[in-house]
Amino acid sequence: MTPPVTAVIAFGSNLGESTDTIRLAAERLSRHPGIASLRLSPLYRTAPVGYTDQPDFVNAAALIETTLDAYALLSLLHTVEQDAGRERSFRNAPRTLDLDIIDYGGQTKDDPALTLPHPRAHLRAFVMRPLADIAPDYPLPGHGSARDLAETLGTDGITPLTEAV
Ligand code: PH2
Ligand code: MG
Ligand code: MG
Repeated sequence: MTPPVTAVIAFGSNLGESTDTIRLAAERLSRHPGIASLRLSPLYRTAPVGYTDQPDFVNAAALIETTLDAYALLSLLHTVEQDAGRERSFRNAPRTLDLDIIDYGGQTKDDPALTLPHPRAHLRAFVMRPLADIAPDYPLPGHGSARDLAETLGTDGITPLTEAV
């Protein structure tokens, strides 16, 4: 347990009932005793980035207050991924659910098991656009505000799907 820390989680899914999977994962996280609050962004349909020969994704972001330390949070996210049927075949393969820690209280960390902030988040509109919707002033360490990053990255390949629940 640590004093409450503000963190950002990214949600991604491109297999199965992606919208339901993301909403259910957010509900489950919000009910966890180590997560005091969770605000889920609107959901977006997004074109795959990197390995492009795969279905479109649904993406979202959440702002949380947590008393879990960063590794306990990571381990919780892995459990929720597993329970959603996640299989790890190859890097960037289609997945039922991907949960990434984008930022944890502004900490920077180079551990291969957990790099903070997420090393590619500032390059990804599918992370920064939903984050900017719920926390435009959120500072991504070393990269500026979610609003400025989202504006720079633009909206190519990302379409709003729903309003926040
Ligand atoms: N996740 C990746 C790689 N590419 N593209 C989109 N649109 N959304 C993702 O969540 C995503 C991706 C690796 O985690
Ligand atoms: Mg990811
Ligand atoms: Mg991941």
